[in-house]
Amino acid sequence: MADWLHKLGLGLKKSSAKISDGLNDIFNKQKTDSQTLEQLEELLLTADIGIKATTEIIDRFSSRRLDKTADIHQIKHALAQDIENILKPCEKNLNILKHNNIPFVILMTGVNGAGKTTTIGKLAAQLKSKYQISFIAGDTFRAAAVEQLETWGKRCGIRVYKGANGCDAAGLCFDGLQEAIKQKDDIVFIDTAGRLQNKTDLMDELQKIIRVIKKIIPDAPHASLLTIDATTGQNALSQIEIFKQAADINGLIVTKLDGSSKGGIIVAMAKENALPVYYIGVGEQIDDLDIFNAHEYAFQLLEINNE
Ligand SMILES: Nc1nc2c(ncn2[C@@H]2O[C@H](COP(=O)(O)OP(=O)(O)OP(=O)(O)O)[C@@H](O)[C@H]2O)c(=O)[nH]1
Ligand SMILES: [Mg+2]
Repeated sequence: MADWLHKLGLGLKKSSAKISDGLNDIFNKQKTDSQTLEQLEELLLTADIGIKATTEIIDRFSSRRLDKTADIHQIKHALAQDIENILKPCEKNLNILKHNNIPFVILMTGVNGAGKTTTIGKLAAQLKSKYQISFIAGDTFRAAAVEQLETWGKRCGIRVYKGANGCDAAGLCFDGLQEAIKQKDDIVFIDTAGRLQNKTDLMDELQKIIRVIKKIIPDAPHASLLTIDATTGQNALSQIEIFKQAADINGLIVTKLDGSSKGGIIVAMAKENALPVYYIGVGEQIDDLDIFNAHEYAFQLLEINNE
């Protein structure tokens, strides 16, 4: 846990340094209250916190009426608290349930390169001691995609169901799920090809995959997870909207927080749609993924440690 907090702090460094330096600049100089609020608003917006969450934070901040002697630590603390409150509804556990020997089906979707395949590998590595897992290589566009999933499979000792190159992804999912039921798997991860949210044909294919999954397991996918690359910033909001319509996503995973100064995007996402953020990724290695905790995230984002 302490290790993860350290990793999270390091991962969020680009985002937190930007916010922290900005706050130091704003509050270490004597200004009128309205100038301060204006600059704070601008800082939050450039940190990708989004207009709705920024407005809420500014309203709360001004209603707190921190007295003129408040030091930067108290100010950061108050802001972290407000950010934590906004993030809190997104902090949920992914409850993995198995009914009547039917596997728990996790469908991974997202735009190209968001981190879907890597996240499946990292997550499976964490869950494999408790569950029997299989992967379905539903990214049938690229041979390299299947190989990538197989590498993770080998690394974690997990069976991979794959088809011929270029085969129909929905048909492959149909067969792969039947196999998973036969093998009595507890969890099946379905990897899918990256698709930009404005490509209607690819979004249609995703709907077809879901229809086919439901033919075998009517209440599946039990988790329909959108993987979001934090470096995309505000575009994440439109990705969520469109994948919600097409794939009925019910949870998010945010990756590449380490490569981005846009860590505030989770605050914007929380305010806009409050979908659960189950996991966050802060690096390429197998253990660079952990559950999302609103308090930890908010406080690390403001470079407040150990509280
Ligand atoms: N720095 C960093 N890199 C990550 C993280 N998650 C994934 N990556 C890297 O991002 C790149 C793309 O990851 P993939 O898992 O292949 O992404 P994908 O969504 O499956 O990509 P497509 O299948 O091509 O759509 C890889 O080089 C990963 O190692 C993360 O949290 N931090
Ligand atoms: Mg992939």
